Amino acid sequence: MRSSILIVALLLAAPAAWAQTVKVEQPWARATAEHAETGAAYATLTAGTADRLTGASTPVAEKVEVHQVIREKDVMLMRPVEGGLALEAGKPLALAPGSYHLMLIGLKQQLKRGESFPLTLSFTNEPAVTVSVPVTAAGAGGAPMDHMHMPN
Ligand SMILES: [Cu+2]
Repeated sequence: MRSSILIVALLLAAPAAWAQTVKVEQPWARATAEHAETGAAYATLTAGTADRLTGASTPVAEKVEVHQVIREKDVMLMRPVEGGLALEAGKPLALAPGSYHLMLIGLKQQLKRGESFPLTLSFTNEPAVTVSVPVTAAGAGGAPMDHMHMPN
């Protein structure tokens, strides 16, 4: 009797022990102009246990940086998030225009509305997650934002 209770307990614990992944929901990216060098992608991230988004990659860009938008005087600037973006356990974090976003740098192709591309997100503790990111109209979900980067 005792051992069967133990087995049930182990089965219940197992998924959390080794199948834990960060949930990546509602990914989307802005459509870009024909020769744009940068783009931005967004999603809502929910980690089961505290974690950090450390980076991302996609075949459509040379590299991807995790950015935050900061306001300096009346200018909106973007800069990379140092050390990864902290995710609290069970608390959804929305990457959104005007806030945290994934900057696609060195676009290899135009991001066209209606198409989608794969994006792989990396975390400190949990396995990487690849999602398909649909491209929506430029400016969808917020005012268009100039891609100004801090020199560094
Ligand atoms: Cu950016």
